[in-house]
Amino acid sequence: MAAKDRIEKAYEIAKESYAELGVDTESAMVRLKDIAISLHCWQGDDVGGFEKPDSELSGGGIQVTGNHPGKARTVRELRQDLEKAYSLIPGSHRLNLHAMYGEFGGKLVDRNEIGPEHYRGWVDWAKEQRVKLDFNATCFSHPKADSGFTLSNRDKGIRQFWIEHVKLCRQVSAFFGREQASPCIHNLWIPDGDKDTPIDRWTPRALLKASLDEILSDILPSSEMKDAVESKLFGIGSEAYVVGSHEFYLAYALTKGIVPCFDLGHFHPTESVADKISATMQFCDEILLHVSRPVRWDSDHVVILNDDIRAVTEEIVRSNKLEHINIALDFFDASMNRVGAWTIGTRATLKGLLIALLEPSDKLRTYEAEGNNFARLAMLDSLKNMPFGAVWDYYCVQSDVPIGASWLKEIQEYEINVTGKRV
Ligand code: RNT
Ligand code: ZN
Repeated sequence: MAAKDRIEKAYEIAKESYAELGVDTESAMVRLKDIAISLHCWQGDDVGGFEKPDSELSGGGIQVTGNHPGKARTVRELRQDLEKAYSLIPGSHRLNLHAMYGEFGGKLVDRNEIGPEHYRGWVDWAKEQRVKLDFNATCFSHPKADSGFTLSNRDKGIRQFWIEHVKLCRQVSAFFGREQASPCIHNLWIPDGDKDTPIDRWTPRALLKASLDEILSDILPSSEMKDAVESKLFGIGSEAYVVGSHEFYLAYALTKGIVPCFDLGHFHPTESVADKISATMQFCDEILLHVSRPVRWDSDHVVILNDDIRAVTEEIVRSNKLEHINIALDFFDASMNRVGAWTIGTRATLKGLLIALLEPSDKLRTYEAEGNNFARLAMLDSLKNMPFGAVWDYYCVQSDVPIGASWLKEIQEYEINVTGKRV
């Protein structure tokens, strides 16, 4: 039987099995189609950026390991790789750009000199691809970040430099928002912290708060851009103290009405980001997630369909706040084909969302409300046998992207014909 026929047949059976539980597979797929995941440009070149030829990540404590050949060396190559990845992922998705990925025409444009003109090419490309853009200030990989402190630096000049950079990044974000007639999320993560135990935890946090206040004093329309702030627990070189901790940014975001960002790798290993969704969204309208896979630490491994992703995607759906939860990816692995890495991670996140959308939520909620813990547990465990793979394959066929593992071949060919030739 041809693969397509087999998939259609399997889907028809799966559809019936789900219908028996009161789940409509068609509407689950319709809802999934509406979810746009923001792919992170930095998986394509190991967080290098295009500020100077051969620029390498330095500072900030983000570590990329691996030396698989073929990383994107130019904006053109990065776009080509992204186009390949999008072609293997069902649905329409976004692109999350970092400021250091501008087009600077071979000139050294410092971070406090950037403007919309450096991102015009991305806007044109995004329109062509029907992709919407998000943005990030780049407060690392720069001599003025070498001390480990940026917006919370005790030196006023350095602080001012980074304030200017973030202000300009917000302007670029608003420019994106206008061009795409839909808001761009501007996420701010800074590396600030101390390797060893500080005696003054107060001053850097007071300085960061003042810097953020100054940055946000430029009022920009929320129809054009929204601000998000990303906390962290520790980093390489900031093991003992991180200025922008979870409590700091959560309190700040709630006070200012901006968006808190939770990165799956930025918490204690047994702390659950899934649980934070319903806790924080009682107090804020919107959150941003950085979907990542920490292995023993914030290692930014490629996202796969593991228990953590299952738990987060379940909570995204169960919270009934799907439209208010911005889903972005944040991993970088240089040990394998980078287009493949994007594809694995995005498909895994979408699979998690599909499984969550296929949950018989009315039944489960009723059991729980009745205090029938046995039925809740039995149902949840039985659901693990359900044929969600058949629905996923059908969704991929409908979306005109490769099914099952057949996209592996496409990556292998792309490696031979494109990335493998980059020497
Ligand atoms: C770092 C943060 C941040 C970065 C990107 C490149 O720990 O997770 O989101 O990964 O800005
Ligand atoms: Zn992150």
